[in-house]
Amino acid sequence: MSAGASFYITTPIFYVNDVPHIGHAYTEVAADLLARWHRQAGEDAWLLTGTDEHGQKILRTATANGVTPKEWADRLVETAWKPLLKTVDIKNDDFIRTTDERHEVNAQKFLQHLYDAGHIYTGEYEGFYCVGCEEYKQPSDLIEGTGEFIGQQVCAIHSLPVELLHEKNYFFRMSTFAERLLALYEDDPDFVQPAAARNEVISFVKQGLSDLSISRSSFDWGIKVPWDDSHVVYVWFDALLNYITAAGYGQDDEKFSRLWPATHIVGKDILRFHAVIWPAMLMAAGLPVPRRVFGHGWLLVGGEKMSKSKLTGIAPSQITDTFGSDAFRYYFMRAISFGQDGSFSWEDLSARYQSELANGFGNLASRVIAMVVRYCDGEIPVTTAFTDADAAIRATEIRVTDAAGEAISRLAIHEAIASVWELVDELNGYITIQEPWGLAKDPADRDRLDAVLFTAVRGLGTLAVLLSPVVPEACAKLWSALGGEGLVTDQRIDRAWEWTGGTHVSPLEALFPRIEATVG
Ligand code: ME8
Repeated sequence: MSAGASFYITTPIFYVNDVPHIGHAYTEVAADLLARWHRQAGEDAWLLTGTDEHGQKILRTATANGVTPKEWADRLVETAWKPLLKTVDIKNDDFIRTTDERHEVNAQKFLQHLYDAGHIYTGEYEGFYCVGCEEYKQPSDLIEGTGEFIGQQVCAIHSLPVELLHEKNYFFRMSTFAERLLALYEDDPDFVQPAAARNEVISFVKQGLSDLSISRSSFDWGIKVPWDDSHVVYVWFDALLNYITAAGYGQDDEKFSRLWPATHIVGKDILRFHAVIWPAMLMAAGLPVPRRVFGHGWLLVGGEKMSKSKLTGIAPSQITDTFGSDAFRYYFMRAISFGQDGSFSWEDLSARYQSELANGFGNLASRVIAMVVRYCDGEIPVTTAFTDADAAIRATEIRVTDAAGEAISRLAIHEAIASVWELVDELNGYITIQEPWGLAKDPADRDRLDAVLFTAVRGLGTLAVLLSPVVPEACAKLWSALGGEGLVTDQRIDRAWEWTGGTHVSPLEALFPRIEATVG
């Protein structure tokens, strides 16, 4: 395999100070969907996720709970962050923790390399630090506090007071990379996406970059600076390195050259870290920059970014316990344009579940399979006599396969699903017009009935292949009901309409059962 030939995709590594909410699950699902899609397109896809465990934020939470930070991190990883992956059906290839030895040792190697190459110096810094963001803030990042913080300057993201810090630190000469970064954004317009995010990053860098403080000495929960163990590495510098330490940097050159560079999926809140600081770090180390950095929008509740600190967080299981993981995945990937903010509402979720998943897709599958069972004893008819209406379905299968693949290559996940849904809608219309139940009444219409059911079964199989990255559980069930060969995930998604199957269908339980209870 040649260098970087794989499709390596990452989520942010999440802070373990708290449990996940649906915003974190949203990023996980998006990255997982893309990884599954590329895997099914025959690529060497690799999905990395994990947890960010060092720094003051975690230290303070652990201390407040009377345990060591490592004990706290272990507890949260095992009881909350790893279970999240099951809750929303994530098929990750790796899970990295910044307390893993493979990370700590190789992050130190990276740092030492930058130090030896002259990219790091000792300096002093005074500024306002937000522990929530784990970041020094510029005065322009601060707003007037409200409520109990009236009269104080607070972080615009966390609405909490910032702390004035004065420290002697090590600094990374980030300012020297401004021109190279601007050239990168210019030469590779897809490097930062979506376009609005790219423009924001470019104008930020054009204002000039400061050097970056990359160590802290007032506490010790972190990776020790290799040449000075009275300092720990700044938590963001440490965290960003997870993307290469998990890929074998410093210890497995073959793996590293196969995987790196990666596609990073992050929320827009942390885009600058990924689109400015991270490529500058890699340039300093002489390593390739990421393939691209995509900053998705925020899930909003009541018009505000959902967050635990503002008590607007919704646990993913609140949704999946009622609707299931497939519905979670479908809803957030379909209803929100990937890259834009989106408001979550229980009403919208219930309405889409009912009309699109249960009535649109689920019912179509149940009806077609039930008719093959009833009219053909479960044997999938074989026929060669097709009408224009049948050919039109076939053409739609090919068209939406291509359109969805093209949308995925642009990371336009919502567009890909919308394209596939054209086939769901067309097949439903086709069944209504062809009325196989009417054809079944007259033996003279047998050939026509066979052609209609054959066409519908082919279309359903194509849907199972195309929707498998989105709603994997339902598609696995549909695939086995269609008598599909092997696993649906082994079918090539870029040629979905060519799927190969067996000769018989078997009964199918409702893919998206009716939900009786009121939720919310
Ligand atoms: O920032 N809507 O971790 P974090 C959509 N450890 N996505 C949301 C969201 C919302 N309302 N709220 C959170 C960190 N997210 C660092 C990352 S990476 C080297 C280090 C998602 O736990 C989104 O992906 O604060 C966002 O970027 C991330 O959670 C922030 O997670």
